[in-house]
Amino acid sequence: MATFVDRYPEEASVVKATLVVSFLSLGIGALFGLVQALHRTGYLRFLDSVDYYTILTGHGVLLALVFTIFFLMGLFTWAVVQSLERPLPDIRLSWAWVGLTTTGATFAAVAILAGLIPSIDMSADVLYTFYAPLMAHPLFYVGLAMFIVGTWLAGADWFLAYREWRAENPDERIPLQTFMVLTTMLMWYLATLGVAVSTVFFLIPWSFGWVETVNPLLTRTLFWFFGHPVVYFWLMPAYLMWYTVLPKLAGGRLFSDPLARVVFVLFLLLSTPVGIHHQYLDPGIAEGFKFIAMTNTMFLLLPSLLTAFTVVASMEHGARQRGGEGYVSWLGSLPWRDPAFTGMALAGVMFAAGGFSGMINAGMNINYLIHNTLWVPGHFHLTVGTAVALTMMAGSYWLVPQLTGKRLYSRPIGLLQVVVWFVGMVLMSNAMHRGGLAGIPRRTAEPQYQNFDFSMALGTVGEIRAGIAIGGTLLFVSVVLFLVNILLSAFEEPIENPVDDSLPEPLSGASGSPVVLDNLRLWTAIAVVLVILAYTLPLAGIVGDAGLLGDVPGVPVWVSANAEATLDLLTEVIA
Ligand code: HEM
Ligand SMILES: [Cu+2]
Repeated sequence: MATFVDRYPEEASVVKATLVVSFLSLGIGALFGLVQALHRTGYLRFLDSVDYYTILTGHGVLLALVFTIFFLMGLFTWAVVQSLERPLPDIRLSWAWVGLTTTGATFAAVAILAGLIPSIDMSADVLYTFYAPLMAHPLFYVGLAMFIVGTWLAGADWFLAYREWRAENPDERIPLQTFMVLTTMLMWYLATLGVAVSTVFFLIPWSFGWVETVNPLLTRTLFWFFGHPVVYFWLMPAYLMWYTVLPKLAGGRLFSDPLARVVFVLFLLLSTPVGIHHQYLDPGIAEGFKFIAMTNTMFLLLPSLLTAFTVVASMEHGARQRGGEGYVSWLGSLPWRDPAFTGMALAGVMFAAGGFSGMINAGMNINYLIHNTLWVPGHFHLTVGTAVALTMMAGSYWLVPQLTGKRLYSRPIGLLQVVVWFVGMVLMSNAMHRGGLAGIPRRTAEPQYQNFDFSMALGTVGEIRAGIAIGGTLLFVSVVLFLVNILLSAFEEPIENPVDDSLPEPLSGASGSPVVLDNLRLWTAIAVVLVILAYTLPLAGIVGDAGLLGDVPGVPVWVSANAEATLDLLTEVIA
């Protein structure tokens, strides 16, 4: 049977376009990561420390927002088309969202990078969390807004494809991959409302000078309204591959389709009403609301534990199909020479570790220990930085050949690449976690704190620095290996079947699961109610305290559009 590109050539071009943007961002973002890792630790410093924040913003935006989400858009397009077994309804719509998201991302990137060139009066050193009081050039926010609207159109494209399919298949269960895409997008529509309101109503008018002030706590809260669910937006493409591709690569079949559906529904319901768990230390939000956010967060562990069970069970099934035996020794029968399999499996292992450090973050009291320390980047380099990023890279070894009709340039290099990533991340993330416990802050170019004694339980600060620098260098090497391998694959000769792209039926199929699971309207309605319950009172309190635009005196204080005036005021206060 012909591969994806032969069956759906136009859709394959759309997916390839999103992956090109994704991988380009990965390359630039990884270079910035290397620069940071060496600068912070004092091994190599060629930047002014002031420019560190430009690089850090570029790193966060290009990797956490552009690399991941462009990959998602490509993967979801592939998943919808191949699971519904039909082309997209109107390819012009698809190119429209590719164009809009790419232009938006380019605007944001230009605004950030312009900060490195003194002669250009433009900068966006606002970090990837971009809430007030940090202010960027309007181009940054406008780009962001275009990017978000572009993702909405992409979602519309996939929903339209589903609607056409549904018209022809009124009684069938939604194919699993499409189900995953649709539930994820419903979550995304809900979540992006927060960031869209913040950007369009507050940050854009403020950066143009149309309004004098904004309420910084309001923009923070609206950011985190989006900022927690965005982690599931990163994670769901990885889950899609772990559930539907990894079992096949392992030589088996998905253990349970209904369980997979339950997990995605739980994420739709629970992702958004928890964002306040990023604000445990924000004054201006009552402790009770923080406590509710914590409780909801703990519920979110459930779908992740279900996933761990289902994915491991599927892999074990695969291993036993390949002749594996025993309680543990079946692990040896898995196809460890396949870079796509090994990368995804290692990503899953790292995700388990990230889950543990995430529970520390989520606990309201213990969060105070690690809040804003290096522990936090230590945590999310395991989750988005490895569970997601490594799954995406490894998955590409299997996906890209379907889009080009060409085989991967080198499987051994691929294998080396995923292992180097794993080793590099063990070093860097472990050092970051330990540094955080010692109180070393994140987001700073100058973490020396000369007169402060970091008392260590394990190892020395020097060892921690070495771990970050060596780990970061290995990670950068891994990205280079990945990009070179993908690039060289483009020069291979086209062949009939570059990979085995068939996906076997699950062991326990959709037909056995309750029909209500496919009732997307019901789940969306419950999700909306939960969000209203979680956010109405905190938002009312924040607006009541300081006004929509922060122009009511009180806590928090207003921030002036005129940065200089604010600075003068601050220097006066401090002096
Ligand atoms: C070459 C691989 C990478 C290296 C060497 C690296 C290094 C670093 C370092 C040292 C920091 C901490 C900077 C600080 O707080 O002062 C950081 C922050 C960060 N990294 Fe990475 N990283 C890499 C890959 C990734 C990936 C793949 C992602 C996500 C997909 C990612 C997302 C982030 C984010 C979101 C931040 C926080 C930015 C902020 O605080 O505003 N990184 N990275
Ligand atoms: Cu969160």
